[in-house]
Amino acid sequence: MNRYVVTGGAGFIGSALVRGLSAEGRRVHVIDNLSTGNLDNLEEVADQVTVHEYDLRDYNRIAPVIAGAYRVFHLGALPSVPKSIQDPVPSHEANIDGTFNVFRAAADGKVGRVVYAASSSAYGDTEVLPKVETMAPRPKSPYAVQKLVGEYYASAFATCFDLETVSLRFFNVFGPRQDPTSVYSGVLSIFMKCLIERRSPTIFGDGEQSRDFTYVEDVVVLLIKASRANGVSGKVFNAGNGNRYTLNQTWKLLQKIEGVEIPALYGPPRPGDVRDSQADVTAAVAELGHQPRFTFEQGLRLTLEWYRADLARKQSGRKAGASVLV
Ligand code: UD2
Repeated sequence: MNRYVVTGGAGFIGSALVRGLSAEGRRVHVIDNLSTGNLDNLEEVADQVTVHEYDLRDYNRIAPVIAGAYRVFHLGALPSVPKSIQDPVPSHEANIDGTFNVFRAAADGKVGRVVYAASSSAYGDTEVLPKVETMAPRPKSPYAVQKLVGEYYASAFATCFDLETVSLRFFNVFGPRQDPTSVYSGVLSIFMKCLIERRSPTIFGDGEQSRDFTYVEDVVVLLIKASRANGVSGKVFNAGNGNRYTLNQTWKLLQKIEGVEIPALYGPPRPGDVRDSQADVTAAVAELGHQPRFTFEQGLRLTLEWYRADLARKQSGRKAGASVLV
């Protein structure tokens, strides 16, 4: 009963969590179909991790891994708002069917608690900032709907099947190992790659949209706290930093950090995009002990350093910490 399972554990956030748990001496079982995850992300902790290369849609395979676990962190998903619009079926299946399977397997297998990675996209456009958990959700994209359905399942499983669950709404997480190579990659990973390669990024819209960018290590600490806090089952918490920066401010800050001037290009706004995003973290602070440690600029500097080192490793032919900047 002391087993930890991380779905999506070979991904950017999942692998950071696996490293966090491994640092505590835990043995971790990862379920990941490697569709967006990468085993290189787990290289440093390979001897403490068992990887099950299974798809979350395959209940019969994932159920025995989940059964009897002490804690399950459900981070496996097909992310990206635009991807869910371009090609909604795979993200529906992974994010709704896959999530249902995880909760079902956890309830059947008497798991101690499931911590679910929900998304700030559930809020959609709200008239008031920061966004607080008591606001009515207004999902704008299939991805936002899918992630919200996962929260509803988390609460329903807590109520109806006596399964402890906690949902954390992630707010634009960034940091080392975020893969910048896809058009669906998170904007900061794309900005980092552009900066290092001295190229202009393309900003969709006027660049005045804002995000509560949250450094991955703060999210890892909060995930672990959410897995242990008392009296929080069935609840939803914002897992953000509490600040917000526009894309224009962010690109400017990166140029300042790097000491370069590279004007951004601008393209049409992206369908399904939320305009502004900022977390009210009062509940997470009070009930989970959330305490973000990294300012936005600190996070950007650490991430940039990592991408640069990764590129240098690649160029010198040594094995990289992750397959980025190809
Ligand atoms: C959403 C969620 C986030 C997480 C994520 C997973 C919101 C507010 N946030 O992130 O919590 O669940 O989905 O995928 O819904 N952009 C550019 N140029 C680029 C790439 C992106 O301008 O090359 C813009 C994009 O149009 C958007 C912003 O950058 O306005 C952030 O985009 P993103 O894909 O990094 O994340 P977002 O906000 O869709």
